[in-house]
Amino acid sequence: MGKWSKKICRCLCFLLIIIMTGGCTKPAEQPIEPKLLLGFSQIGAESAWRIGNTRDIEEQAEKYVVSLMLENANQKQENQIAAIRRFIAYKVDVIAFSPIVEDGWDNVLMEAKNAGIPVILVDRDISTEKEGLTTCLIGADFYREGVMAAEYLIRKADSLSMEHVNVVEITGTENSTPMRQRQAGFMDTIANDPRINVLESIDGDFLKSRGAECMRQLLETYGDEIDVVFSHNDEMTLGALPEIEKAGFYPGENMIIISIDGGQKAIDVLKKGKINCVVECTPKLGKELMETALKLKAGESVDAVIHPTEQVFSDEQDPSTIEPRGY
Ligand code: GZL
Repeated sequence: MGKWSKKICRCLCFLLIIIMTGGCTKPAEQPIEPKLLLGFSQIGAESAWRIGNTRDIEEQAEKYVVSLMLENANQKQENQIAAIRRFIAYKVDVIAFSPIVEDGWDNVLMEAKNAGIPVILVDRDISTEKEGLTTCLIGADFYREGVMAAEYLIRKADSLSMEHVNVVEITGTENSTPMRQRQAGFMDTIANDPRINVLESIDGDFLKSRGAECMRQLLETYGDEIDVVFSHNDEMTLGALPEIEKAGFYPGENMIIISIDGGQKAIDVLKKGKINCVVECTPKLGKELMETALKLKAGESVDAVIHPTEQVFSDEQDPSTIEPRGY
């Protein structure tokens, strides 16, 4: 092989290597330094809402380059308290958590305060006499959700010319913020309507299985006296519906069904006419959480309360217009 042909051959081999390696060898990509370390104690995975909330927080942490230590408490307050203590020991920049119930947080939050770690409440609130244990609450206006549920019922009763409206209530986890405030908003709104009477309220703990148990018990006790089921979340509603049908009733027709959360499963059932009203409670709080945590890390002031805007889905509108829910 002549000199020139050897040169051409070497060039062609070099060119082939370049093509196969995608061009000149790049320096190994440097990992991006996280902007902050956030410890988050999540309640559990009791509902589509909770699972959607966790997913959104994880996605937003990645988007905002936040290093997230997320611990699932499996519905136990003691697990949340232990997780917060681990976050303190780990010296995270910010702690966030969704308190399963409102009481019993003073000691551990005082430990976080003494460690100089700011705490953000996500989704739910705490009740305390102490000042300055938390910096911000990012979550729904649950009282307003209860009001919107009751306002729908009043409109529905008017449209059906109902003279008497007997309600059974399946509540969320006792002493949780959504349970306390959804109930208060609902009861305060119906208080001035003499037609509406609440036969009984039972704690369904936001769980599908408990929703079914509660509905069975209420049907055994009240049967066809029940005109309305007001359920504090979609999981319990979806558990209750088969029990209502087994008892020979037609949910959405001869029994008005009002639910809260607005997950895709409940919206699909609303579109079939078996749920009359779903009040939205968005689980997508991750963006506000990351922005608030980054502000705290930077020493900036933050709003004390951040409420997302929420709407009502019901048989008063064309349900086919409802966009996919994403949770
Ligand atoms: C509401 C949230 C509630 C949901 C339930 O923000 O705390 O907890 O309504 C979930 O689905 O279990």
